[in-house]
Amino acid sequence: MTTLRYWDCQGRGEPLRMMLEDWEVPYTNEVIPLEQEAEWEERRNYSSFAGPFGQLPVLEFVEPEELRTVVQTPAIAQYIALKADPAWLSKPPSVAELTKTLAYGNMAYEDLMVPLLKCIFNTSMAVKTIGNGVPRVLERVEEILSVVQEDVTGAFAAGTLSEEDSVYLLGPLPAYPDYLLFHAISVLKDIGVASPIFKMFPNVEAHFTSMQQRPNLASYLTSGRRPQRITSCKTEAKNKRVIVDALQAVGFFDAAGN
Ligand SMILES: N[C@@H](CCC(=O)N[C@@H](CS)C(=O)NCC(=O)O)C(=O)O
Repeated sequence: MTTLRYWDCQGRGEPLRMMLEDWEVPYTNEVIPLEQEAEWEERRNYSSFAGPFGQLPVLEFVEPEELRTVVQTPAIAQYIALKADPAWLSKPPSVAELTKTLAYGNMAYEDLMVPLLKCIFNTSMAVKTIGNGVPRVLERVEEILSVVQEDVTGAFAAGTLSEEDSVYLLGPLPAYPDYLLFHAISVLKDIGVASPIFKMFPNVEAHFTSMQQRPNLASYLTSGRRPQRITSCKTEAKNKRVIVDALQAVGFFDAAGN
């Protein structure tokens, strides 16, 4: 059985959980309580538990002849995709496809998701990150999605695609970067700052909606099995309000509060 080991928060582990759920991989969701600080200091030294870097997430994937421990979020995401993404299983990715997917995955992880998680711990970064950095990245994502939209519409017109409206970062089906992007946007929504972003970037909103409506993902999102907290930050609820206030003060929202 595959095991994903991560903390009792969404954090870096959540997009990995979403991939496993959406791609119907049977897995054990091993959730480590956030309060186990003393135990963690001990357990992080065991590479079988916390990998060679003493951090989570860790994925244990049982191969027919061996057990693989995979660490580092983008590597885990790529590994899950190679083992379970239906598109990659039916047609293994070329070197070019693998490389492009890694580039998009790193963009969603390093340039969006991780800075957003850091803002929750350090609210002084919020205006710079959410007010400037994130929109700058999403401007490019918006363009990428509109090019894919044209391709998908063309393929639908040519009769090679059955669904006209599915537009993800790399084509008509979600690849692993889509789950990283979806989680980043979910974090913005959870903080309460997504509406100006959606107004600026309608393709990004449409991407968010398409992901949210994927049946397996929708049932996971409403299952009550997700950790409530985004991060391990003890003052997360208060910090989210501080972020909204800071962005309000710099005119991020319009007069109607959107
Ligand atoms: N570069 C790693 C970072 C992993 C990481 O920072 N994990 C944190 C939780 S989000 C952790 O386990 N921290 C505990 C520690 O370092 O003691 C990745 O992308 O997976």
